[in-house]
Amino acid sequence: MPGHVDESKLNDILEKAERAAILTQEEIIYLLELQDKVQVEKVFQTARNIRRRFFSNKIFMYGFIYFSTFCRNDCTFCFYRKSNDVSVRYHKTEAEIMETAHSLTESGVHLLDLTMGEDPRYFSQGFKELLELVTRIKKVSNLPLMISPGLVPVETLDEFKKAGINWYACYQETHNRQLYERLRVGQSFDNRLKIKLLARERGLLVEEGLLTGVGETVQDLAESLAFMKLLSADQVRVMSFVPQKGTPMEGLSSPSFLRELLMIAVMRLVFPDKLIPASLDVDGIAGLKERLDAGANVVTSLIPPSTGFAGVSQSTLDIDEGHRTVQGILPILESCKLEPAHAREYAQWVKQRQTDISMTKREGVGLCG
Ligand code: SAM
Ligand code: MD0
Ligand code: SF4
Repeated sequence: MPGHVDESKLNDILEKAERAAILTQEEIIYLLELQDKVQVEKVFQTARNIRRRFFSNKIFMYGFIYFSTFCRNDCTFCFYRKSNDVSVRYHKTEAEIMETAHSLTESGVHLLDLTMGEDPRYFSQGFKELLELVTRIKKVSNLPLMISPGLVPVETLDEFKKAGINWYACYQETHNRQLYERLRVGQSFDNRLKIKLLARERGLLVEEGLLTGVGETVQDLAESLAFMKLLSADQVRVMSFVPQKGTPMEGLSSPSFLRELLMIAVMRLVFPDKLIPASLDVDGIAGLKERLDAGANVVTSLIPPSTGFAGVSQSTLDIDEGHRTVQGILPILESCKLEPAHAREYAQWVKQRQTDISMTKREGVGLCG
């Protein structure tokens, strides 16, 4: 029958996901290629059911502190690549960083994400300045900390851990090597992957991330899930590529929103108990409801207004309007019948996860049996 859609196949896959059976690559690709609105909604509904089972109606919220926009790298997708003369460069002063850490903490976020370009200023002095900064931040905020510094030397991971950092975020963007080489020009695929394995072995929680709309296929996306599993990543993200002025990828069009949403939902089916962000850094507040409805359980990239701190892929969108704040997102959480977790619940999740790492060595390999 023309226009007929095969309901039984979809139902079987979703039923498998509900009982935590492992999905095959073929099944994952089938889900990622869905177009029919009713079928897509069924996937989102399943993702929400699974999220509720593991996290109830609680959402975690991350404050974002992009304290240096200088970078030695030339990623083709990034506004802050070193050869982009259009991008705004700053190093925030210690006073500015402390004030932002304090105001984010007061606003009710659950974690502070300290992010930088691969700024030679920090790399050249063995991260001493950064580690001192972390020590001071811990005096004004008792929240868990994430660091997103790019590829650091292995010894630095131990120093991060010693300084009390909980998370190391470092995104591969894709696990297709050829595509990676076009995106992260001149950066080793293997070293970037390995540092995450080493970080987790050293007791740091790890976030892995992907971009959509950069030339990847659905097979690549399915393959990335296997890598995320291999890394035992504790938080997994996908963000749609946002074309940036002054970069080689400026002329590309933005990818379909559906692709990111389906990937969020599939990640929830495959990694039911992991943290999955809905980033405000792609569409600002506008795309938040859809991302949460697809199964995300963390809102990231909350930035206090009027401080001059930037986002990455949306450097200014919704920041000074105050929409990228806890207050700004509450009505949206409510419209999704969700609510912010208590800071204690998030801290407990992190603590439990870190205890699990120290008890078990890496989980088994092989996602798609
Ligand atoms: N410089 C460090 C690094 O690259 O690991 C940390 C911060 S980096 C700015 C954080 C992430 O932002 C990138 O890994 C990428 O996933 C995302 N990003 C950068 N440019 C983007 C763009 N144009 N569209 C969507 N996401 C982007
Ligand atoms: C975000 N703009 O959460 C931030 C950034 C880096 N750890 C995170 C991409 O969307
Ligand atoms: Fe630098 Fe990170 Fe941007 Fe790449 S993604 S150019 S490493 S800031």
